[in-house]
Amino acid sequence: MNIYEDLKWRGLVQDISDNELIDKLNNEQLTFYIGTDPTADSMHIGHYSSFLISKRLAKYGHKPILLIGGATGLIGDPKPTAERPMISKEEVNHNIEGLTKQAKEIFGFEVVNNYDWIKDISIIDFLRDYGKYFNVGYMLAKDKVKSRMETGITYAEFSYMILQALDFLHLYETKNCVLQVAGSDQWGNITSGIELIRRKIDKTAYGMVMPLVTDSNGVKFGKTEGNALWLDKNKTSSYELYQYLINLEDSMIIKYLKQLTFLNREEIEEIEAKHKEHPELREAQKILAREIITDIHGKEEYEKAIKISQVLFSGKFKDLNDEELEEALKGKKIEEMDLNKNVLDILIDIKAASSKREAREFIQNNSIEINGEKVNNIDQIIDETFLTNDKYLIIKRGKKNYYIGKSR
Ligand code: 485
Repeated sequence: MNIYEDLKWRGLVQDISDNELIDKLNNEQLTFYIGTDPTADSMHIGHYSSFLISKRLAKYGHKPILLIGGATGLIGDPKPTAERPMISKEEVNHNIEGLTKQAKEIFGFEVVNNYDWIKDISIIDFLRDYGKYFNVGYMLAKDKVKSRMETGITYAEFSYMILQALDFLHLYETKNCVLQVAGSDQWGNITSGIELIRRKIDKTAYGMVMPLVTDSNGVKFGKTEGNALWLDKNKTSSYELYQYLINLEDSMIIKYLKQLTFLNREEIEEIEAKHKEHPELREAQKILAREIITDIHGKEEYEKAIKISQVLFSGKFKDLNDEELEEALKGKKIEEMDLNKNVLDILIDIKAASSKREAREFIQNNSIEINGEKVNNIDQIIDETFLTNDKYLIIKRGKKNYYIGKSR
């Protein structure tokens, strides 16, 4: 299977600017780029799904450049719905730092910042050297601009496509970068660049966009109710990422394996066959979690995520070290309490039971566990020997309800 067939099979090609690109992808070594704006100090899993294309193309022998939009981030790529709030220059600088470090760590490719070449362009040069190549009719016809005609769009955001176009021209001229890749929402910006390169220096550049990775309801991959899933492990722990991935729906999981891992066709088809027979084992989800977490955070973090998941199942929190324990308890409610009290009072204090009668019932039904051991004596005094890592009292009620206390 050649490169292009592989990309197609994975469902990663939504549009290409010219069929000539197919031959070039299969037979030449191209320099290409993918860009992101510094709207936050970490990428999220949605970015990962797009940026992965750079790793994939690199594996095939093409040369990637990752662009961080230090200049474009100060303007804001128009969203179809509404104007973006302007972010301060300090915040943009802080975000650039985070993203550059992360891009180097996770992807290991050359990183450039468009602020470096855009900052010195004067307004007169901008209009003469680039503005002059853009017909307003052409700009108004772009999807993102069209969709904003009702709600309104400022001149700043309207000009964004020219900035992204001049980046492409700049990278074409300075680094022989002939291809830009991105998610499908970038089609208009990419074609603007191709057009500028053609009109200004009479050369052919190419674009390729992939579909946005979505679930069966069309919701973007990685969007959860509350938070985004960040690639910074201090913002989203490997364990949290693991939980998200192993809970993904069965009907989409094979598509995700194609789009988000480097497993080859035979491997994925084998997983698919097993998954069809025994979806309840969640083997496909587990493999996806292994591949993604190992790629982003490395093998150790992946193993840690598995360990924490097992402990949350077994209740044996003593198997975790302090750092792992903090990670396992992250986001859980922790009640303040006093030690050296009767277990019935403790159950009430940490809100595992609402009355003594209920607390007694739980114990008599054998449904209370501390550190993986049943508590079946209603007169038990809970002292510091029951604490996990000398810090938390972790009580498991039934199969998976945890109540956590910390002594005052
Ligand atoms: O020369 C460029 C300057 C800026 C950009 C690209 C090239 C960033 C681009 N305009 C953008 O907004 N990208 C999004 C972002 O930064 O979050 C997302 C895209 C997505 C995918 C991802 O970046 O919405 O499709 O390309 C990497």
